[in-house]
Amino acid sequence: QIQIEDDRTGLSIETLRRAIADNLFYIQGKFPAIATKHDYYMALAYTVRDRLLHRWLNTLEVYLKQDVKLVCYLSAEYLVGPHLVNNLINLGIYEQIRQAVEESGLNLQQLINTEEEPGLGNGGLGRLASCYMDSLASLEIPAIGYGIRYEFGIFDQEIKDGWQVEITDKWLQDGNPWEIARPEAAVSVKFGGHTESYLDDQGNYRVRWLPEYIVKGIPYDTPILGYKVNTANSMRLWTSEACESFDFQRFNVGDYYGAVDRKVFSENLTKVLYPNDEPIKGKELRLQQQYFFVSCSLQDMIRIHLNEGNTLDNFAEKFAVQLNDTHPSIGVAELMRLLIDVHYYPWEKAWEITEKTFGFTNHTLLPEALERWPLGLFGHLLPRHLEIIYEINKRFLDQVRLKYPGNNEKLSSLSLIDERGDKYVRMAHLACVGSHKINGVAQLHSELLKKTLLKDFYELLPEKFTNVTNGVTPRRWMVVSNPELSQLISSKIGENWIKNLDELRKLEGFIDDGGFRQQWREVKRKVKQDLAQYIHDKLGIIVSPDSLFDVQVKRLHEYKRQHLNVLHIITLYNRIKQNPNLDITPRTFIFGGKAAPGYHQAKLIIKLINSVGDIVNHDPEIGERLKVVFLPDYNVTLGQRVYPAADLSEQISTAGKEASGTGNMKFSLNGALTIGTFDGANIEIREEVGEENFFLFGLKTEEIDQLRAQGYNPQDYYNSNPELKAAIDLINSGFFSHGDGGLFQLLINSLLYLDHYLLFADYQSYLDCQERVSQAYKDQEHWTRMSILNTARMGKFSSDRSIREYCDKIWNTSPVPIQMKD
Ligand code: 26M
Repeated sequence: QIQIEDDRTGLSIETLRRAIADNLFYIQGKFPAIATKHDYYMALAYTVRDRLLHRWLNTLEVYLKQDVKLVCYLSAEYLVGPHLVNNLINLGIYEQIRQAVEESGLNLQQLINTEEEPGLGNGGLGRLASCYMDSLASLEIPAIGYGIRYEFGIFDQEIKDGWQVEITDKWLQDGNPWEIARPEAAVSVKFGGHTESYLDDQGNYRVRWLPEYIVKGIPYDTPILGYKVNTANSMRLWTSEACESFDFQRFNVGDYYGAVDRKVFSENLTKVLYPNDEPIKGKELRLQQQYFFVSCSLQDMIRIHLNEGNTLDNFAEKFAVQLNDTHPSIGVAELMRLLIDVHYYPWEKAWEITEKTFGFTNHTLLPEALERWPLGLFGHLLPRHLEIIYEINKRFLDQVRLKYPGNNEKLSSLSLIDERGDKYVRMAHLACVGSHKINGVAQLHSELLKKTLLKDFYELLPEKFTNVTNGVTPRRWMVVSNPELSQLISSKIGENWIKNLDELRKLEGFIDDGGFRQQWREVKRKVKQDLAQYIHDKLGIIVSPDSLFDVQVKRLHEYKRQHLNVLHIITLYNRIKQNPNLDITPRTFIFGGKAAPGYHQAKLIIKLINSVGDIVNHDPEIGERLKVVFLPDYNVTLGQRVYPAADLSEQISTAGKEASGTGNMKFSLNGALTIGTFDGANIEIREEVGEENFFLFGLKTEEIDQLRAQGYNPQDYYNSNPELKAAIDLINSGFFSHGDGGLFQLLINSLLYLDHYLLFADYQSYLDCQERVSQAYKDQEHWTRMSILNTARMGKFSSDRSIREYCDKIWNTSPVPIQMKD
């Protein structure tokens, strides 16, 4: 019998080759002689998408028919990373496609590198959302990831004269083959105006909201395929558009310019991602974005639910809605509004549904990062929601009064409204009262939440609190990004570790095998060589793959202490200058990360890194011993190159400040050792890998509290530590800034006189620890053992484990396997 493969689903090399040629012709409208790399990328992407669509539609059909419980992840950010290579891996067709592409005379790696990554997030929080989407699909959990389709994502970073320059991220300009618009599922979102009460036919008291304007939300769906399963969930991102009927017909007859103004306004709503990883006070557009995507998403859920013939009575049994930080927490008031004003539920019933529906994940303890909206602004934009929040607050404070009679302190500290000075709506408080579970993102973080930020809530509602330690997906962060190491691992223990990361433990059985350790080192050297090549191509700096690759990549923030790392570099520099024959372990210091455009101190740290690099890299007396590299435009794609090549992972935040960290997990998984503080998930990583395989330094949270209570004076450290003094003085002298001693003054003064993040207090401990790292690296056999053990013991930090915990502790959901029909 002759089998003819379908051009859109077939997987033979010949069929794939033909499909690519076909798409090039019929979708890109090109023939090979005039096709660009990008044309070929698109042709290939559509070829892969066809093979994915099958699974996607099947999945959606099963979800509909079986009326399953859906996890709805609400996140203002997703840092997806490139789709093509991830889909090839998850579909299990990387090898076939590679051959088909090569038979077409092309290079797969080149086409993969052509993809413009969707940078719809700032950093850890957005990347976590994408790791969770991968795990949800891989674990066959029905889920939708709701968010915003920013036209411009996180800016591209260039470095000019050592300074960060921001460039608009035009990720959509060449088209996006991975999304499908669903204009038929558009919804309307109201803003502004006022409310009025009325009595309905039965004489019930009701409220209606008469908005000032209405914006339309159009969903764009992207399939998120699980690893070697048929489940493909959706990421549904909303774009805002003008609502023609409203603007052009009813209100603006004859006022053409006025109507166009409104159209422009509506389209601005989802134009750009705010590039801060903390709230910028009082930006109305940001609140509009948040409310817009949350209202679209909740309306979408309700439509899906009612379409399946349900009433909203069992909404909470069919939807588990997770709030990724407070950004979507307006959802609590919005669901109440929809239930009460639109679907006529009584308050008590609506509240019961709402509280059961939501879960809230907190991602930070930094008080300045807590979202609060000025009451005036809030009430102007969302008058009905403010009324609802007042009512929620009134009922909640009644409960507080019962528990703490006469305690006005408690009332004021728990209230949803901050009334200590200017008045604000406290979004974290809204999220806490409106959710049945509240979780932090690492053990320490969840404990500190209960002791500090949400102490009063914990005392009142202890049963709501739980922890889910973050995780990362081993598909993207190992199989996709480090194929060499993945293959070596699979050759020893098979491929099951990719789905069940705990199986990496089996590597421990090979630890005494010198041949295996040799192979391990060879792989590491090969990926270091690749990164060295990239560094040379991009920056013209020559670095040796035999030096210790000491890496810190993450957003620039004072609490993350990139400048502590710099003080170490300068100290080593000074030591060599004092003793030119000093025998030290050669190191390549690699940095990467973006600073918020308005965060001057962070931008100054980038300049400092580059300035120190300029001197160190060109000093003949230093030679090959120290190199400093700042990689511009750190993003997911670049992360995929960097993590596999690292020997040492810098996780050096001030204890108690980093909620979890997830880069720390990616490094360790790829066999880097960590130098880190007692902070976030570092603590749990150390617990897993063993203290002998982790370089711990610095003050612990309680010690920091004590030190602060005594009165911390950074100058004591400066005056009593000659090496610290020398490093600071050298910066101040203008040595790194062509004699301009003032250039780094703001940074230096903030250290000398304030040092909020205790760099000086941790400096000596950090230096001593780095010396232990250098000594350890000299014994390559032992270092390799530690490296293997780091990888072998990373099982806990799979996002699959995190998602299972969310399913059990918070969402009450279980897998729904998808069978393929032919
Ligand atoms: C808020 C309002 C307006 C504009 C921007 C924001 C905003 C955006 C991102 C606030 C915070 C944002 O992100 C915080 C974040 O990324 N937190 C990190 O979350 C990771 C995942 O849980 C943790 O691993 C990190 O430790 C934590 O810093």
